[in-house]
Formats: sequence, C-alpha cells, structure tokens
Amino acid sequence: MKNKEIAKIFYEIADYLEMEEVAFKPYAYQKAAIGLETLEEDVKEIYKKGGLEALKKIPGVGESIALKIEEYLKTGKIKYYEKFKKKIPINLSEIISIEGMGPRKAKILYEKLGIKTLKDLDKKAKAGKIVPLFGFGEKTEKNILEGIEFLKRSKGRFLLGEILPKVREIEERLKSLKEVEKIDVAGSVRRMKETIGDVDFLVISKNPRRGRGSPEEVAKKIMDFFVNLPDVIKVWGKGTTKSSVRMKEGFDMDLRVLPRKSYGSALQYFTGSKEHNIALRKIAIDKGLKLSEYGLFKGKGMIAGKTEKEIYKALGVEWIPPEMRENQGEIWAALRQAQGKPNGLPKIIDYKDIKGDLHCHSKWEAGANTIEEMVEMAQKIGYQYLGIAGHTKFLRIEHGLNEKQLASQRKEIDKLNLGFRVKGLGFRILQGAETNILNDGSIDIKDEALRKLDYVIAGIHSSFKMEKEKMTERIIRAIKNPYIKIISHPTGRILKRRDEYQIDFDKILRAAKEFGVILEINSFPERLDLNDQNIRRTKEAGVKMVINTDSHHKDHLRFIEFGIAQARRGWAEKKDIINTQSLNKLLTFFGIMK
Ligand code: DGT
Ligand code: CA
Ligand code: CA
Repeated sequence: MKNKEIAKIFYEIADYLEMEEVAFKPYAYQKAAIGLETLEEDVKEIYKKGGLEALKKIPGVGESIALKIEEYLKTGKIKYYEKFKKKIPINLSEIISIEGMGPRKAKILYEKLGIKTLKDLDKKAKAGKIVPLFGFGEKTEKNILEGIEFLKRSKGRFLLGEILPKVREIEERLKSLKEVEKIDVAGSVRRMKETIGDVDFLVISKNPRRGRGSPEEVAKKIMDFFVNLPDVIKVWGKGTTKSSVRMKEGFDMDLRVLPRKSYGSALQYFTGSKEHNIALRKIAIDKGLKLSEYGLFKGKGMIAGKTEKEIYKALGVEWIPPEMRENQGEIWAALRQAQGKPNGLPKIIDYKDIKGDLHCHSKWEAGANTIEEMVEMAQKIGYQYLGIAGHTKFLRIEHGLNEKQLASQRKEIDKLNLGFRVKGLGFRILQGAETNILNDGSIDIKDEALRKLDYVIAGIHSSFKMEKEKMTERIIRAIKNPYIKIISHPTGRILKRRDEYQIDFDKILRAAKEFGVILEINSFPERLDLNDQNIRRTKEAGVKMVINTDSHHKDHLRFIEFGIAQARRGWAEKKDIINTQSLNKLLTFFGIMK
C-alpha cells in the first residue's frame, strides 16, 4: 500500500515547514498523514475509482494535498518535498526521532555543524560541540546522548502494530495458493509481543496429486511465490524447506514448509519463546523423552507431533496460550492445572470480551472524526458503549476543551443518546474527559465541571522528566482526587522513543487500590502502556484495569486487539478489566444514572 509511504513524506513535509517556521501548514500535513496512515483502503484504489474528488474525501486531505497525492501516484515523487530535501539534505526523521529534538533544532545543527545523520550528531555531542551552540544547554546535550543510546537499544525491532496488518495480508495471499494446505504465523508475532524481530511463517503443503510432481516441486512453487511477493527487496535464502526475505519496510520474514506429521511440534518450537521451550524441554527430559521441532520422541518412536495440544498433553501439562509462553511461571501453572490442583492457569481475557472503549477523541478536540462517526464504528464492532474522553484545556496543541466546551459537548452527547433510546438501541455514549495532571498533581478542570462528567480520566502530558519521588507524588495526588476514575497510559513510555517516567509503581498501585482508581492499558501501538509485566503486577495488587484505544480516528478503534493481547500476556482475566462488563453493569459500577 502506498498509504504509509505518502504519509511518511507528509510527516516530513510538516517537519520541513516547521523548520521554516511556517504557521498552520505543518499541522495540515500532519492531519493528512494521519488520515492516510489510518485508512484501511489502498489510496491507489481510491484514486483509481474516484480520482481527485475521492482523494479529497480522505480525512485531512484538501485540494492542494490531494494534488500532491495524485502527483506521487503518477510519478513516484512529490516536487514540493524534493525541493525541501535539496535545500536541507539531512536524514530528518532519524534526527528528530531523538527525544527533545525538533525540526528547528535539526536545522541549526545542520547549518552550524553540518550534522546530517544520527551518526554525525552522536560524534559532535560526544565531542562537546553542542553545548556552545546557540540555544543548546548541557541538558540538551545529555538528552541527545541518552536519546541516541535509547534508539540503539530498540533498533532492529518493529512495533507489533506496524507489522501485524502486513503479516495478515501476506498470510491471506499464501493461504490462497492451491499448494498451501495450512499456514500459521509463529514466533513473537503469535505471542503478540509488543515489538517484533522477524516474522516466522509455517506451512504444510498439499500432497501432490498423482503424476503432478513431487513434494519438493510443490514446496518450490510456494517458495517461488514467497520470494516474489511484492515489497520483497532482498532474498536472504531460498530452499525447499526454508526461505528468508527482507521486506521494503525493513523487517525480515522466514517461511518454512513442514511435513504434516510434525507440524504441531514445529509450531510449538517456532512459537517460542526460547526460554519457554528450554523449560518445556526439561520436562520432557525428566520424563525420559526428547522434544524438538520434529516431534516428541521416546527412544526412536514418535509419541506426539501432529498438533500442539497433543504435545503439551503428552508432557502432562495443559495447553498454554501463546501470549503466555515467556517462562514466567506458566509451565508450572499448566502442570498444576493438568493435575487438577489450585493455582492453575488463569482463564485469561478473550479477544471478544471487550464491550466498549472508554478513551476516544473526537473532532471536538484532537480527533479526526465526529462523535457520530466514532459511534458508528463502535456499533459496527459490536460495542454496547463508547466513552468520549477529549483532551482538556491545558493541552492547547490538541485543542483541549474548557469547562464551557465540555458542557456543550454534553448536550450533543445527550441528544445522540436520546436518539438511541427512541430507536430502542441498547447503546450509550458516555462523556468522560482526559484531563491533565499538572506538575503539582492538580487537575486542569474545575471540580464543578468534573462532577458533571460520567467519569474522568487523568493523564500526564507534560514535564515527563520529573524526579522519581516528585513524579510518584504527582500521580498519587491525582489518584486521591475523588473525581478521577482512570489514570491513562500510567507509565508514559513511547516505544522506540521515550522511556517510562521515573515512578515508584508499587506505591502507585497501593494508592490505586486504596482509592479504587483504575489503571489504563492503552492499546495504541506505540504505547501499550501498561505493558505486560506491569499488567501482571497490577492484577496481583488487586487493582482493576481498563483496555482503551486512545483513538484519534475511527479506524484506531481496531487497535483494541493490541491492548487485549498485552492483557493476555500479563495474565489478566475478564474480571480484572472493567470494560468487559455489559453496559448496565458498567453504569452501576460508575454510579451513572441508567
Ligand atoms: P523475535 O523474532 O526476536 O521477535 O522473537 P522470536 O521469538 O520470534 O524469535 P526467533 O524468530 O529468533 O525464533 C522463533 C522461535 O524459534 C523462538 O521463539 C523459539 C525458537 N528458537 C529459536 N532459536 C532457538 C534456540 O536456540 N533454542 C530453542 N529452544 N528455541 C529456539
Ligand atoms: Ca521471530
Ligand atoms: Ca525467525
């Protein structure tokens, strides 16, 4: 799909415009980029079907931007963008991926020190060249060096949310081949880990029909197709049992063709994790058995291998959901489960258990869609309720709402809800708000206005680098606020970009427990905050959670699956997550009038 490519260019144009200190225009390009990025349909198809007019219907796309999309689709280039790049030829996205580094700073660094890449920046920062530079203090230099280290640590891994749609598309293509009988994705993708190193496909090929070639020839056809997939930019290797490729997006994919009789053991093995496999193999050894990707063997005889379930069973353990296979006590729990003892495997939340999303933005502030459009999508998903939780006034860049605007928004929501009631639809919009926890722990909206909301979320959106004790106190003060029900993205990390805030998480858990405050599992692919380990700690502390998407566009509602996946990785059960409750139960839970 061209969507992401064009979105990336628009983001860069926005950065270049910001560099030149042009007002408003950068925001327009960012909006268009978000619009493109979150579109499910291929922009090429949209253009083919409806031309320029259809392009203008994409959220955030007006006449002049539509023309640029057209230009790209026709020529593979956007002249406007090329002009910027020629003037300031730096790897802009790389440099500004460092926390605290914006386009304007990047421009100064280029003009004064000739810095074009991250490597240049690293060198100059280490040589102490940044401090004397106009406007840059010692703190900035330290931040730059920390930022570079952080980037190095997360390099080579991709967000699950970036990879999964593509993986599913490829899975479908492969499935449609007549030579393919069964296909699965194994590895960290199957375990739904927050970041992915590479993608591992497993396939059983169809038996060749009589007189129609050998199994090798069938496998070769599958491999030919695989290494010739669109967007493959490099073939690392091609054989009849295994091939490896690199995709245009930068990640690698392996594909293995396996015999039917050992498919289950291969699926088990290649799903991992490695640590889980090592622990499982130990159990096999203790029983005098041998476990490998080829099967479970007693001496030379194979006693299991066709399905994953039969392997776990033969080892005397219950089958374990892939998301839990990290050797974090799950094998012990599965053993107890199989033996009918207490403290077995938890019955983790299912992907179908969520009944509504309580953290969505709308056109009233930072979102791309109207409340009605958001609701329409929520109903399509099958939700019973949707919580609109707009940013509030402290967050000016997100057009945060003030008390008066919240009151007018309430009117719109009441009207829509009345409509649902008249039609006899059991659907309800709840009005929340994502308020800001200011530096001293106070909230940026007056109590009288908070009281009128159905529920209140509070989150940190500024001063991320406070010292640990102060930051912990800041959040705890918000937890103690009687109006605050939910803390959004509680640790503040942004994958590949920003570490967690310095906080004493145990202390926060104790406060949340005492004051009955719920911690969010934010499903946005870059956030996934709480992460799996913190989810497990939260559950163990007896603190409830809510899985939200933080949608800024109606298409973001589908991110919920990533949050659920992390909840499963953190062993969370249905009862730990408040938005698995039906509408009626949730209203009672929040003390909202029915
Ligand atoms: P990734 O790709 O870094 O996100 O993580 P995985 O888990 O997908 O790792 P990958 O692709 O290297 O290997 C896929 C699975 O194969 C892994 O989860 C477990 C299995 N595996 C790989 N190497 C070993 C090994 O040395 N020992 C054992 N027991 N299993 C291995
Ligand atoms: Ca992998
Ligand atoms: Ca691999």
